[in-house]
Amino acid sequence: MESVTAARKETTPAVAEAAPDATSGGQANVPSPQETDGFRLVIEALKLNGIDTIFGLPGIPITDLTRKAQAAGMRVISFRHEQNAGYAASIAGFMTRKPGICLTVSAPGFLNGLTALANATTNCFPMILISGSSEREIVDLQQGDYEEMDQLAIARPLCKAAFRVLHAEDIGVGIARAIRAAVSGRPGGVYLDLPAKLFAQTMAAEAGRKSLIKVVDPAPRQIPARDAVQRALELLKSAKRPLILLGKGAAYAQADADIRALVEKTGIPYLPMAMAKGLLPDTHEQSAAAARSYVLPEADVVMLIGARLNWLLSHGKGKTWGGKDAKAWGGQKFIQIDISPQEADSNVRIDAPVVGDVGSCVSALLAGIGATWAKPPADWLNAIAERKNKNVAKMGETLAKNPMPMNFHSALNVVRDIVKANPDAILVNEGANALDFTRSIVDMYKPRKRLDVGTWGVMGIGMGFSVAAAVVSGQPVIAIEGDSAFGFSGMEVETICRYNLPVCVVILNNNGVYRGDEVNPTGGRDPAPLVFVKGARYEKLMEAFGGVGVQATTPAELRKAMEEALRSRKPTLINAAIDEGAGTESGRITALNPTAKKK
Ligand code: FYN
Ligand code: ADP
Repeated sequence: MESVTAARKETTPAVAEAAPDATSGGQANVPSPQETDGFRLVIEALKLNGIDTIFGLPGIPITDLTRKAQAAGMRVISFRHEQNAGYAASIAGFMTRKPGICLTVSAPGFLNGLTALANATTNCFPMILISGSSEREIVDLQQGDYEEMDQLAIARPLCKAAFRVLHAEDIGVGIARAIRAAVSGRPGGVYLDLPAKLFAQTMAAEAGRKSLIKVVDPAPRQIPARDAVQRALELLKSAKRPLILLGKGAAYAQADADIRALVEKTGIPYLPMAMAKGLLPDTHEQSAAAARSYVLPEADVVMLIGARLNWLLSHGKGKTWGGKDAKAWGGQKFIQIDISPQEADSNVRIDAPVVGDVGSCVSALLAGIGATWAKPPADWLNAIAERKNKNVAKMGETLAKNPMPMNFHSALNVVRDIVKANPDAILVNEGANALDFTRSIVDMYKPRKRLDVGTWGVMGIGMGFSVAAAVVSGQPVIAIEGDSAFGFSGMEVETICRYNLPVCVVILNNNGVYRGDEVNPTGGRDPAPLVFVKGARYEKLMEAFGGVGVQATTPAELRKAMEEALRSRKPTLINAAIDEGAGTESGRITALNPTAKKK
């Protein structure tokens, strides 16, 4: 059978193949003024669609693309490992609702970026992984090319859509399709395969310009059906103990004012999922976050807004929800607002699915609520307030303690104050205990300010998210990192210094994974699998690249260093020494360990 490539060449006389070395040195094969090439068309197609930043790592065959993109006025942020560039792109997508672009080399670079692409898809973050790839003819015949790999086939099951562009005149379509796939409907990751030869192909400049597509309405509003809204309102009205659950889909939607109005007009208590913290300030009187284990089993009608009933919500059933055993339904009725029509009933019955974008759904609900909506019964609100006050008081007592060495609470008490004083700062957070304690101790005051491990509980997002958050927002970033979690992306402190980003990394260092006091039971020379070098001086890593490194052993030292970092906006790494006996295995999700499950 005739190859697709050959067939297309015959029909596209305007496109010429350039010399194979054209991608390597940056000087060869410069198109004449009447011509354009693959490099230019990729850059122009991105710019035409308002994409102004690329997160990536240069190398064959995309080195010149990074140079030329920068020369064309794009921001090109080069990382030390593609996975971190990928995480950066994905969170930029979450923050901006435009697809974040990650650019990598072929095979190994592509694979390094792929974890982030899969994570973006799982988290519903719009992102496009663009990877250069090797010679198609050789790859497909498995003849052993440089970095040979069928990248398109490998990416496809791990993302929302995957495309390859073989001809310069198709670049416009390829990028338009990638953008639409990433941001329309449920957002997610898209893979775009650009073979080395494509970049050097030339074509007439005018035809090239005309081939580009400015995507019109890339994420169209999805208006919910009127009867679905009515059904939801009736169910909500019938509730004696209603609860609203806000997820990161609600944060993504940027419908902040309407969401707040819906919560406040109905008077319904709400629970924010981790990345929805701050959508309304955590100090809001209707927040039931401090009474989580009370409200979930007690609520009779739960309205999910951009949140899935996955493991983070115990699949909507079992003991967390008041069920008799691990799989039993707790009796709640659910309303689910989601852009994906397939989400409802994925774990338990959804009595009132409302399919549409959060902004349109919430405004339709608001319109239906009117001025006469009755607030929830007082006994429900009072019972929540009682639990909440008790938990907040208990937390206050714990935070007031000042143990030596520090523990998670005494260190995070400082972070809590600093975030309160700097509500525009973005908080990046990963680890196990470092994640769980930060989530419940550190209040957030504004939407999309808390970026964390998300749906997979993935470790390694820390520095990539921090770089992107600083680049995209211009705001200071505070990264609260477990010492183990930091290790996955620690080398990117060089990137933070190179771009002089206002990132303050705080490592809660307890000498190991979960904690640092385990010993090898055999008495042998190797350390226990979960412990690290004791008293490691992580702050020296930041100093190595010209940033500020501080070792903090007391809350006062930590406070001073954080205040200075926020004031100076200098790249800073604070190594906060925590009691190595502080921390539980797997933090709040110990029950997921097989041994705990067996018990
Ligand atoms: C919450 N709480 C508070 C407050 N906020 N008390 C006082 N003041 C404030 N402000 C209470 C809350 O009521 C809970 O107590 C407790 O603190 C914990 O709250 P949280 O964190 O909201 O709830 P919980 O049970 O931990 O939530 C479950 C979860 C969460 C699965 C959603 O654990 C989670 O997001 N985990 C992600 C874990 C992860 O990804 N780890 C990375 C892999 S680590 P009670 O009501 O008394 O229960 C690999 O090992
Ligand atoms: P969380 O982890 O905070 O509970 P999830 O990632 O589980 O949040 O859920 C987010 C949900 O939000 C997904 O089901 C996704 O389809 C949905 N979603 C994402 N963006 C939108 C949007 N703009 N409108 C409606 N739903 C959205």
